[in-house]
Amino acid sequence: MTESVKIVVDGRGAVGKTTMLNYLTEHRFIPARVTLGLKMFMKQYQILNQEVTTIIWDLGGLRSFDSLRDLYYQGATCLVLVYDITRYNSFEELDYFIDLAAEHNISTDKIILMGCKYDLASDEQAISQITIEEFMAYHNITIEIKSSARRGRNIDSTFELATAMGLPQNNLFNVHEISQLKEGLIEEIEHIDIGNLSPEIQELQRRVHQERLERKKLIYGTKENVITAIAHCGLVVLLALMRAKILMKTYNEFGRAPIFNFIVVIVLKI
Ligand SMILES: Nc1nc2c(ncn2[C@@H]2O[C@H](COP(=O)(O)OP(=O)(O)OP(=O)(O)O)[C@@H](O)[C@H]2O)c(=O)[nH]1
Ligand SMILES: [Mg+2]
Repeated sequence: MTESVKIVVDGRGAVGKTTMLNYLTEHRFIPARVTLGLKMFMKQYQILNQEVTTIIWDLGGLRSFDSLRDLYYQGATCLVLVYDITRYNSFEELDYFIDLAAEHNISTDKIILMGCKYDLASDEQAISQITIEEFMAYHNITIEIKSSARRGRNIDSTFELATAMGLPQNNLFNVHEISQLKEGLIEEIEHIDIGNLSPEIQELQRRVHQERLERKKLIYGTKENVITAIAHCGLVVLLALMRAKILMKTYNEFGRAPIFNFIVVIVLKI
């Protein structure tokens, strides 16, 4: 039997909620515009041989939608609470959503705190790790993740974890398995620590370089491309002949000097 869970994603405007969900479903960075209302995303997970359909709800963060949030939280099993790591005010406003979650029986152990746009961390991080940890301790939140839709980091695994957390705690799925998932996630987070960003870029450069080499091999290294080389030579000869014709014409009119120039040009080309 397929289980189904409802996850709500919430946080103030422009923190990156929809872009993150675009990445989750399309696997590429598609910057979103302001969400004017409600969007829904669906994802299928296989957790411990069990098919789970996850419905992810995404409501625009504008205050004008606050009157809809009561309905929005109904029946949700997990909240992904999003702030923008480059904007302190997006972090300050999280209390409001935590209160709403409590009103709808989403306990704090079903909340994942998510700092979006982590690719901008090295230049623009506006909230210190200590502040985040104090906030978590105060609210009794235990899971904190930083993600980047631009780099495609920590998005798939977060929603897999959220799905697992949303499942009823039966013998198919227990706390032990959830903690295993969390451990997997922590490795992924460490992978994108600021200190690790530059090796990542180096790796990217290495791959680009490799790809260029492959392409060069393709152009000059294969039999088929000998034809390209011959065509190239043909073109050079044709151009030389055209030039010769012009020079001969000039010779007839002005004397020997242009012919000498022509020979120099041909020698240089060879
Ligand atoms: N650098 C960077 N920019 C991002 C990332 N995610 C989103 N953005 C940018 O942030 C802008 C706002 O993102 P949205 O996904 O629309 O934010 P939202 O939280 O859905 O906003 P509302 O719909 O108004 O609630 C996007 O247009 C992107 O340009 C990211 O991971 N890295
Ligand atoms: Mg949106």
